[in-house]
Amino acid sequence: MRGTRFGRAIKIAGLAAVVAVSASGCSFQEVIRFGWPEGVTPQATEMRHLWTTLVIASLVVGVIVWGLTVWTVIFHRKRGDGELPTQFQYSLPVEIVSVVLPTIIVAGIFGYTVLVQNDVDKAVAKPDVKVGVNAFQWNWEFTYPENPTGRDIRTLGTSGTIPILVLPTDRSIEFTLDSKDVIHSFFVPEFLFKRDVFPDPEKNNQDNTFVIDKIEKQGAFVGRCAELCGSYHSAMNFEVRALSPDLYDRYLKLRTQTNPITGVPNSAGEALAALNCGELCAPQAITTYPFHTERTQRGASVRTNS
Ligand SMILES: [Cu+2]
Repeated sequence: MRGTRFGRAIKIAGLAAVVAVSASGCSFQEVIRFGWPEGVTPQATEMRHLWTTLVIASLVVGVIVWGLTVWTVIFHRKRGDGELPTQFQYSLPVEIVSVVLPTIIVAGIFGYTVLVQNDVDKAVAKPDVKVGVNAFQWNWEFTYPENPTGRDIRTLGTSGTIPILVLPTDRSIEFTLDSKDVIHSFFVPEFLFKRDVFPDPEKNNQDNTFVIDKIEKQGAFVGRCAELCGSYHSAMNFEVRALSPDLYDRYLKLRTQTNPITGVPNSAGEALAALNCGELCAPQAITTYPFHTERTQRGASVRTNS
């Protein structure tokens, strides 16, 4: 009777889990990402695998612990006969299992984490592309040091323009971070990676460079400041625009060419528009939009008029 009840509870829990997953319309891949975005770099995939492994390992341990807890509560309640259930203190096998098993699990988690972290943090002697990331309250400037055109190319975000960091797919990219004022954080969710951007990284003893092996697909990916850095922190967005290597090389060249209308070298938006490759080359950010700087002013003038 009791066994049947327990079996039924297990079946209902299993059924509820299946319904929860299938009713949400999630694919198997989405389910095992456990809420993480789909990464676009090999390192992102590695980190996602680590995350999936850790969550599944935690769930296995959790289900065993919850199952034992429920089993104990239901089947070993205090009964009227006053008899104690079987006692297990000083049981060497139980104690060995409860010490050795968690130690093995923690060592495994630690080892796997170190392997992934080392790969994510590894330096590359000769990256294909170098990018400078300069953060300031409350925007970003991106530079392309040692680029093949030999010219100074930089993209500066303003209150009205989201800066677009154009990058190539299928090439290794080294990012060097620097801040002009306070601590910011460079975060691209699709890279599954963020790193604090310190002023004076050397003095602060910070490793301010990181490398991604490659971006695996073309597209627009939002980037954000992930460190509360002042009043307009939430407006400190940018966009990574990943283009094929061929388009990227043309983009860099276009950035050095003088725009016949403005008389100065093409801006990021103008160079993207000149590439003429549809939405991928949209001259403005498509994943985020600039902060509406006028709204405070408008609010103030309404207050003045009333
Ligand atoms: Cu910031």
